[in-house]
Amino acid sequence: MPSKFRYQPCREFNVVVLGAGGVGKSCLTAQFVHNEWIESYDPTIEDSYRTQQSIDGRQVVLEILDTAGTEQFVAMRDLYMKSGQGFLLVFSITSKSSFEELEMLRDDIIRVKDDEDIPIVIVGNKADLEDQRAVDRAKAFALSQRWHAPYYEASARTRTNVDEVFIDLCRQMLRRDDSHDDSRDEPTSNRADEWGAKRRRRKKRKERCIIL
Ligand SMILES: Nc1nc2c(ncn2[C@@H]2O[C@H](COP(=O)(O)OP(=O)(O)OP(=O)(O)O)[C@@H](O)[C@H]2O)c(=O)[nH]1
Ligand SMILES: [Mg+2]
Repeated sequence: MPSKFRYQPCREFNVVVLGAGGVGKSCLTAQFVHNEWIESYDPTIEDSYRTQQSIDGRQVVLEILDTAGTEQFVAMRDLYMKSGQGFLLVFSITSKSSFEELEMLRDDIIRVKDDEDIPIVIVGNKADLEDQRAVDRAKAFALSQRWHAPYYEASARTRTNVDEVFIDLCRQMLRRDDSHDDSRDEPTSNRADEWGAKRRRRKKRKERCIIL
């Protein structure tokens, strides 16, 4: 049966929020899940949140893992990268080193998942601190093009683009899930080889840069 006529159950996805210490991962998550702003800085060990969202008329349950940015807790990384289906890679526009850390995080995701085509959104947080900007928008956009992953500038403080980054990630995870369902529906003899399918999916994605 074509997928559009099929009953669509509520999907559940594991989202992992990654990035250097202090870039605002917990604040972005708290704004998205609870609509609250946290002024103080309390480094995270690991927190998880469960939230139900309606995305384009479809019910989605997100299990969001807010991870630790500081080095002493990174041993758990491989474990949660394995179970993650979508990743927010967060840096602060006021910190060059936090931007540079993203490369290593993505390499780790690809290594652990053994897949280059994982739903990712790049988030340049603290966009309200424009006067302290240390990462050129053009540099972040170049990374977004190279990875074929959307880039958003966001602010947990002003709640700018907070919903948007999570919703974009949800859409990517839903698309990926749907395309896997479709390929499962095809008879085995017609099924394209997995690498070909991955290449086509990658081609279909567009680079996007969403700023304030
Ligand atoms: N101006 C501004 N400050 C922010 C923003 N997001 C977070 N902060 C502040 O930055 C500090 C760190 O924020 P957290 O969300 O705790 O950072 P984190 O990435 O979770 O840090 P770790 O848990 O140590 O990895 C806090 O004092 C926040 O109030 C933002 O968008 N703008
Ligand atoms: Mg935190």
